[in-house]
Amino acid sequence: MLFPRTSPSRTVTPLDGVWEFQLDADGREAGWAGNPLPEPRPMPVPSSYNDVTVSPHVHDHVGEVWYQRRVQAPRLHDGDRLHLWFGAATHAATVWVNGQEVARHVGGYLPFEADITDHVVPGESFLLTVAVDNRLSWQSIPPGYLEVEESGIHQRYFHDFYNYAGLHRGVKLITRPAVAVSDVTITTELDGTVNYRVVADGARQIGVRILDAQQQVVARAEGAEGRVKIPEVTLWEPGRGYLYTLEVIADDDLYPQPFGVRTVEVRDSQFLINGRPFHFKGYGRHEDNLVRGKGHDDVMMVHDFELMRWQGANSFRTSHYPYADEVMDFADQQGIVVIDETAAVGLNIGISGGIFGSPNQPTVTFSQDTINAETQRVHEAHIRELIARDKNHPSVVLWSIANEPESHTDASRSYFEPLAAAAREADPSRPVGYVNVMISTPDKERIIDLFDVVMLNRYYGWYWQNNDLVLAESLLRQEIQGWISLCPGKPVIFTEYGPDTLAGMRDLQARPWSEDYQEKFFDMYHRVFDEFPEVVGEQTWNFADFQTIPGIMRVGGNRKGMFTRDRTPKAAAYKVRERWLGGQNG
Ligand code: GCB
Repeated sequence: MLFPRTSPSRTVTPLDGVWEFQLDADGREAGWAGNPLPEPRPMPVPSSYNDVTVSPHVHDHVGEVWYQRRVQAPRLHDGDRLHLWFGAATHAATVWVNGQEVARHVGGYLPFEADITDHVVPGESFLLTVAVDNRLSWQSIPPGYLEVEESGIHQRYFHDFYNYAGLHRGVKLITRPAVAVSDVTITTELDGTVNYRVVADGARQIGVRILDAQQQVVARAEGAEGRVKIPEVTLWEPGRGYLYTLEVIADDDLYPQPFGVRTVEVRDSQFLINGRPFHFKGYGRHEDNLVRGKGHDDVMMVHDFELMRWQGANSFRTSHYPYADEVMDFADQQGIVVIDETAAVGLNIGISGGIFGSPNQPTVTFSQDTINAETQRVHEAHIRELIARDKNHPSVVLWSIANEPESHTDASRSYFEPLAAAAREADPSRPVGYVNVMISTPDKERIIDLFDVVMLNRYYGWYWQNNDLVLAESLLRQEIQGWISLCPGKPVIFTEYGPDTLAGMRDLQARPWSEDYQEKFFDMYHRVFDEFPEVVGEQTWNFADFQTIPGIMRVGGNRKGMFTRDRTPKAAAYKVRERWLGGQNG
């Protein structure tokens, strides 16, 4: 889906601000969709609603919540259409305009739109109501299930971050011509060749022009599909986010699509960007902040990129779901490389039992009653939606179609074979991978041949060999050797490694949980990585501490951050900074 951008033929009005909000109490039956909410409280959009109020009921709510506001509809010119755009409603939404349903969407981390032209009177205001549902099921991505206890209904899930919910990203009101550009796909070559394909149903005439960063036209072409060359091209490169704009003109519509010229390739155990070996330095991150939860916030976005650059990071993974469009645009502009991950996290009941589980949890990952053919269908649709949204971002160099799924069984192979194929079909221009879990070692793993790279989350020295970095080092080395033998030619990227670390806890003995242990832990991993040219990436877990469900494994959330949750560097951040800025490994 195209991100809403202004142009001579398009307007975009943000509807962010303080909306009315209420927890569901049979609101559908009571007619809340078309009437003012009976007992609303204020709620900022975008934000997760969970931590904004002081109410435990809001924090722990399971089910639908209602958002509402009045919106001024603009006057429309020449048959323009009026649309609503939602950046993300987590995890499912129904939208009504003046009581009439205009959209339903499932999937908490991707945008959706509704054409509301026929439901409003131009120039008059209308009532906008949204019901957002935070429930996860076996057929949602990510999966979860509900458990009814004496104390109430509880949402159980198999991933290690809090199930924040709400209108997490911007809401926008858009006008555009009835005949409009609805899709554009751009791929590029190093000599400046740009291949483009445009969809604009009903358009009689389609053309494109390419503007450089100074807004000068550097190339033009006619037709819905074509190849055009930029003379003396400036490449998009890690650390230098040079962007062009492809202006697509379809009859009266103009859509400006930013893009960069760069190539990506996996060859001889190397990850090549613009034909040169790239070494990933950075982190797995979360969209997670104090009070806002997963609500998008430009202040925190810019600050986080500042911190990444300060530390010498050149990349991150969108662990464990697609991030806001604004973040992807900003990564393009900043020249930060992105591993773009789906929301398929927690497809592995084997590992999650002890950490996140309830006593009654099921034991089989793939089955008729748990993750099944319908989940696979939803997962495939999600992969396609993500690729459709992010395919033109030069920062995105690799798709990760799942984090730590079960991957050592026949069932996992049947599940993933069609999904890897779907990702390749949706985007033949980028490598595809999945992130492997520690219990699925090279001797057991069954799906790596479907993918281009080996991505590993490893916790030697934390969940295993805790406080024994000597043994951890030897096992880590052995395992890397195992992957290299199993997957000749495939580069290895460490997508997670790191110990929980309580900021401020110092220990002469450098024992677990201390800042000293975190330093020693990273030193050990980096020493081992440097022995293997096949290891082309080091993304620590996590960029910052983040919120999780409470439990005996977590102290106020997951503490594996390089920075605290309020973005103060831990001691290891300085050490790792020296390495990353020191030019070692890229
Ligand atoms: C993992 C998961 C990540 C967790 C992390 C941890 O392997 O991918 O979501 O937060 O481990 O800290 O346990």
